[in-house]
Amino acid sequence: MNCIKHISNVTKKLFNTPIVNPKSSSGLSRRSLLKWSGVLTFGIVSKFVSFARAQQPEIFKKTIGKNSEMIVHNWNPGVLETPLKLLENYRLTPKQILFVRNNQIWDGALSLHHLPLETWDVEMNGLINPSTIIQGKELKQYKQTEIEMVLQCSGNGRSYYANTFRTSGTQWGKGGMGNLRWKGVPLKNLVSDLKLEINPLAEFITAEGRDIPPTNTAADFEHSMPIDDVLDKAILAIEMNGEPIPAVHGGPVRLIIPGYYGTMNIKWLTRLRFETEESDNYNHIHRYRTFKNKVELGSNPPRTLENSRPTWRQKINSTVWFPANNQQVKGPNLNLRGVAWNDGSVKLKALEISTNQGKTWDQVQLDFSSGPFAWHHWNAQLKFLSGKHQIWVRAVDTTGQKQPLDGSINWNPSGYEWNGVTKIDVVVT
Ligand SMILES: Nc1nc2c(c(=O)[nH]1)N[C@H]1C(S)=C(S)[C@@H](COP(=O)(O)O)O[C@H]1N2
Ligand SMILES: [Mo]
Repeated sequence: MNCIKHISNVTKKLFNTPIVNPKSSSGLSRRSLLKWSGVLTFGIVSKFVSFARAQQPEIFKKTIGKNSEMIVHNWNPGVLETPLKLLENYRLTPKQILFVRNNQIWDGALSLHHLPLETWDVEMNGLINPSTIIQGKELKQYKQTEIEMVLQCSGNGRSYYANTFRTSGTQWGKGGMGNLRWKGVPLKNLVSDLKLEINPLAEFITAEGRDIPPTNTAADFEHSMPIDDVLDKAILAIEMNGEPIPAVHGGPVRLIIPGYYGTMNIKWLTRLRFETEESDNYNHIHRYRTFKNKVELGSNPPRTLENSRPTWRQKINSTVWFPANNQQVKGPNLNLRGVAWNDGSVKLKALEISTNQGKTWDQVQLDFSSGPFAWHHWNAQLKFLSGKHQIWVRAVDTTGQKQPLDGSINWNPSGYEWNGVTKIDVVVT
């Protein structure tokens, strides 16, 4: 195969998120919010659930304001994936196409409207003295920090495990992710400005949101993270892409922890608990966890705190925007493009492309201009003979870590953290 490579600069054809008129917002009034935050009876919830179920998909899509091309995995509580062809056009993923992953339903959780910050409280308790309630509006008075970062579900790419053994859960392609700019107050600044004392025995921070479990016996959604990392990286975010955080994406206050998988970025943040132990909540101990060691394909061993770990830090990964798999494309020159990212703890070295099943790899530069936690664009001009080709793509970091040739070596029963080499079949005409 004759394949002449010329590596060009990263595409500059990237746009910022379009400005959206917040006037279209008819978010919850203060009164209705009070009602919701009060005693929320099961009756109200189930009424709302049946309301949601009764809607035709098209109407529901409009209700939550998402692009009608979104891939709907589940309307209730709302699991929507972004087609890759929509993701590629933007540096910052617009709210209309950002993936959605709700684990439980809540009235405020279903639209792009803004919920009022003025009536929002976030409590900090446990091994912190004194226990404190921060009002949403106070957050605005602190110095703000901005972080551009990849928000990615730990199930993103799960469907690829099915090539060896299908795993349970939403069969995500690679569109369970986006790149966003968040603005808010670093947690450590709040703690020091308010002169709060953290007991040195505190090892974890557990974050809770206002959404409610689907039944009154189901566990609420919450996650614990190592306290040092949370204090080092997390912000109490009040803006996404330059506007208040849309309700469906966790506004008015969301815990944002760059480098961590999406699930740890708790939406509708209401409480941070400073504790010695990780939460034993079902969603933290049985879900969003993977095994420390290899597990036998198809098995489902019991998870213990010792043999498993939460899906915290994102693995090295990349995606190809163009060409799409099984596409017929016009050659001989192809402008391959996509993005690569990791947890931001070490620098990525390059994006590597192989057109001979991994015998040799060519390195492509990454654009790091958006900071360590964002996705880094890459772009390569390759020349192909007409015919069938398979293109392999992986990211490599400066310590030599690479995406595995076969992502299934990390097979786990819930199919988390897929980061296998992307393999694209194309026919060049
Ligand atoms: N309170 C709360 N926070 C949550 C969730 C949730 O169900 N409830 N889902 C988590 C998961 S699994 C993911 S992947 C991200 C999805 O964020 P998005 O819906 O804004 O894209 O939110 C996380 N934070
Ligand atoms: Mo997720």
